[in-house]
Amino acid sequence: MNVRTEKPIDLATCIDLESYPVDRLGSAEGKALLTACQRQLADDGCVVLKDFVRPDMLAQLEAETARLSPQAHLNATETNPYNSAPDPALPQTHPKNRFDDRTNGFVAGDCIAPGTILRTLYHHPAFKSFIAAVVGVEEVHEFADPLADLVVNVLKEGRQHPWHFDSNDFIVTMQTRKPEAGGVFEYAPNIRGAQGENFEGVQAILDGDHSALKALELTPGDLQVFFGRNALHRVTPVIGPRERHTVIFAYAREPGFVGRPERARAIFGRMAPIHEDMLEREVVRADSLSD
Ligand SMILES: O=C(O)CCC(=O)C(=O)O
Ligand SMILES: [Fe+2]
Repeated sequence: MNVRTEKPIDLATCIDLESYPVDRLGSAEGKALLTACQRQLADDGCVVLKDFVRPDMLAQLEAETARLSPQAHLNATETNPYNSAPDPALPQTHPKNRFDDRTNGFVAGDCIAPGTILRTLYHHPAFKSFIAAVVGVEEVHEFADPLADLVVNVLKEGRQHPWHFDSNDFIVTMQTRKPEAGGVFEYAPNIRGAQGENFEGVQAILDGDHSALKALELTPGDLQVFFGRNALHRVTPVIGPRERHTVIFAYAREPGFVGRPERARAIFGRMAPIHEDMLEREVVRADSLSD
């Protein structure tokens, strides 16, 4: 069931524009905000804007993902930090051979209706310009993938999102429901990058050395921008029956991004028509090659 609201929400109703003047980036306050965000991102690959959503909107925000969470596709699977196959040529202790349970669920974007706070923010030109400025690009583009554009990550009791690197350069997330305990976002800033994979550093973390880690104390309505490609990160198991919900606003540097059909199937348990078209085109291409 889609979530619908009476009337569309404007930015000023939703965001604390006094603290976060995302609609006035050229003003002195706007520039100061951008500088602070960019500095924090450069320092450790992560910036959190506490209480980004106005307090009087929090109940509605939480209700949006609470209503959506039953539609989450639960994909219990085992993954290594690189979301890749194991490498039998490497020792069992090597990070590429270290698999752990990924037991979260994802609600796909086509379940999230227009008019919700979530969709309003995702499509809002000022919000997108703000994100682009924070991550240091001219423009960010919405995904052309109706499943992966806007996603709710649902973690039930005992479920976790194990150590991994993201395939996207950056993600924008917002917590909408906090569990009673656990469900902590932990990350190792810049553990890999231009200097290489740093398998030793990654292995030390997997072996329990937490000295390089930072943990985020997130609360509903906080906005997080995160460079997850170079930072090993995880969400620890949720403790207690209250689910943990976060929303992922997915943008790309280039327009027209659509995820692979097999990835849609693995993550959401289904494909959208655009993925079916992609598969069909591949079959046609393969057929013409074999002629
Ligand atoms: O739910 C979160 O806080 C982040 C999840 C995450 O790391 C991911 O979806 O790649
Ligand atoms: Fe991630």
